[in-house]
Amino acid sequence: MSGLKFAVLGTGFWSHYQIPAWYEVGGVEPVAVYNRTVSKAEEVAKRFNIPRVYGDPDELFQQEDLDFVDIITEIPTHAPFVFMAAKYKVPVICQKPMAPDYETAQKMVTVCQDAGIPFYVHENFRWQTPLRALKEVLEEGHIGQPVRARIQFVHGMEDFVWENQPLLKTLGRFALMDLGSHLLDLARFYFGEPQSLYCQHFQIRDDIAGEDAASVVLKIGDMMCTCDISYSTKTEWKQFPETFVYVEGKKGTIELGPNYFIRVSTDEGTRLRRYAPPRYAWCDPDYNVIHASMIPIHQDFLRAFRTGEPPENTGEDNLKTMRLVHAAYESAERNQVITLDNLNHPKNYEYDGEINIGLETIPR
Ligand code: 89Y
Repeated sequence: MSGLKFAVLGTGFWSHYQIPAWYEVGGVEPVAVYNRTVSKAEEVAKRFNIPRVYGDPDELFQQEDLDFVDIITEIPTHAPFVFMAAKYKVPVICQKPMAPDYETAQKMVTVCQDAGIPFYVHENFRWQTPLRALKEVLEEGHIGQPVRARIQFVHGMEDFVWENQPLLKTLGRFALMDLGSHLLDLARFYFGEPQSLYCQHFQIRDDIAGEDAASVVLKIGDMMCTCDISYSTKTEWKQFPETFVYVEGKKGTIELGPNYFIRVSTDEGTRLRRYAPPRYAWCDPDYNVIHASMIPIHQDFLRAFRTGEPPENTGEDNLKTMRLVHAAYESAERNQVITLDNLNHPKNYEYDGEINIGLETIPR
């Protein structure tokens, strides 16, 4: 196999899926892997056939001739490793959320710009099959301009999640960082840049360090969007919980509900379609919808590396999401609405022309 040569920094839970996703996409070659605990790096190298192992990231950058580096570590090491990639002028992909504070995230973007290297963020929720399909359905214009929306992620926080990502329990800033970063990114993806937000968050469980429930209300142009997150919901789901979305437009509603069904309702009737993610043998079935989204995001990164045309998830773009995450904490702390300095860029879903919506009427 040959292609763009890359190194992986970090061999925790996500690397076990992100590396096979690269193999699935093809056109790339993992040549080195780093982990602080070298034995873990050796295990991953063996499992995924990666020739060289390092316990010192600096040495890795000095020795390897890389087309890019994929940082799959936890939050505290994102910034130092991105700065290191910039020092060695190696294009970099970094796991979300970028940084524990907004200033560091800003610095990551500027340092990469100054070094002249591409900096991309592995924000994969907007690449999930049903969430991507919802964007397309919005663009079809059936429901007209959105006026109210809700993006919801509930999470039973089953033991397997703690076991896979033990650091989550220790984060003083938890739900908004870990999942708020995804949902606020989805809000921007669907509806554009917000002008203000208000947030409340709570800690329900007492065996963790940070908040495990949060709601953020965003004002985006003439609409409002709520992002709701809970890590303490008791659910009946056997699979990893999905993201649900409800959008009310001037002419109808769109709902993405359980089991990947999207329902579009207007005066003309209701259409119900299922948008299930593909299944890959290397995915953990509990996380299938998330793991499968790594294919399209990696394809987009690869296209960007090859053509020089930026992908969707650039550091600059993700900084706007990080601004919302940190503004949400600020809002909850001050119990105040935060006005954002973003310009008003609501997305326009109004169509002047006739749309043949061809909805199928579902009997009540
Ligand atoms: O870390 C989180 C993420 O990004 O998606 C789900 C998760 O693994 C646990 O909440």
